[in-house]
Amino acid sequence: MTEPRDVVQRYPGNPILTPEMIPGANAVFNSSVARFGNKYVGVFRVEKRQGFQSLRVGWSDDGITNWKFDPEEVLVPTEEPFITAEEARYDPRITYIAADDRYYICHASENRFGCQISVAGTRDFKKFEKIAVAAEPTNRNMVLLPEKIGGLYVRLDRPWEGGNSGNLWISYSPDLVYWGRSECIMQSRAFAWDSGKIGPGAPPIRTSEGWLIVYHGITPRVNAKIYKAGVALLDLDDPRKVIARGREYIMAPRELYERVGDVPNVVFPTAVIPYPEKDEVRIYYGGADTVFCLATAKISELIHFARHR
Ligand code: BMA
Repeated sequence: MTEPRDVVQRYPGNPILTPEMIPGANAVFNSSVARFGNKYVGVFRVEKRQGFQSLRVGWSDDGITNWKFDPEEVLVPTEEPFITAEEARYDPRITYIAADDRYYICHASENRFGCQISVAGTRDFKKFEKIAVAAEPTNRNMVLLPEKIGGLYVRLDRPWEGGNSGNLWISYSPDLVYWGRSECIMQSRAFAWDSGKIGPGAPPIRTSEGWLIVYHGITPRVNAKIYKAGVALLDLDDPRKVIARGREYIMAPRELYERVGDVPNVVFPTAVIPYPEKDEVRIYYGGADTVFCLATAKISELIHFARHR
């Protein structure tokens, strides 16, 4: 028996960003990339050498090489009363919603109470509007679907339930501020690779067979948590329904840049960009909480994997 071929291919030039490329950076990881006109934009988690987190905007023609960073940090923490005590921001996820002609950035907002999640909007990645802190602690991962369903924005997130548990939830909102109809749609699986916390991952993308979501899951070990990536399909009209979920992971730490870093053994997917004409996606992910990486996969093979492996 030969091993089944990997469904995900790592970019041979990985990592695409390292802290050495950004003056004053200790790490650049868990960041998000989106298409912007005929180029690419990214919102990057740059951990500074002082230890503070920052979000930085970068631009690249091909989304892989020659990233040019804007000089200023964006979405810096504020004490605005409706934004409760934001003190650190990280793990940004970008969703473009065509109907609004606007990009939204969801990110972790850590503060003295724990971690909350914030939503901001932008059209140009120069001016940002802080829209809401959308959950009380502790909730670190939130992604928006790229389309409204039944007139409502849809989010997936991962409220933390203490200990090793944390599942994937869905909620709906008319305005990105007020959220409701919250429901758990996917749970971690005892004894499996994703038996610890699971969370979104990259914002879902539309495919002919459902919303494809690349999510992260934790394998708890005696001395560590190992962060891996899996794939699932949600019903297009009713994303509360999980149509398929791969039993195996699609990516686990393997390369040195995923195995070795500030936090070893982490692959942390944060963006998926579809190229339907090529039946391909790019998967962007953080490696070992230190570097930023890229992989590709066939959309049809991810769907098949979610259903059969
Ligand atoms: C999670 C988040 C991620 C990080 C991961 C591994 O809880 O903080 O930003 O990549 O832990 O350290």
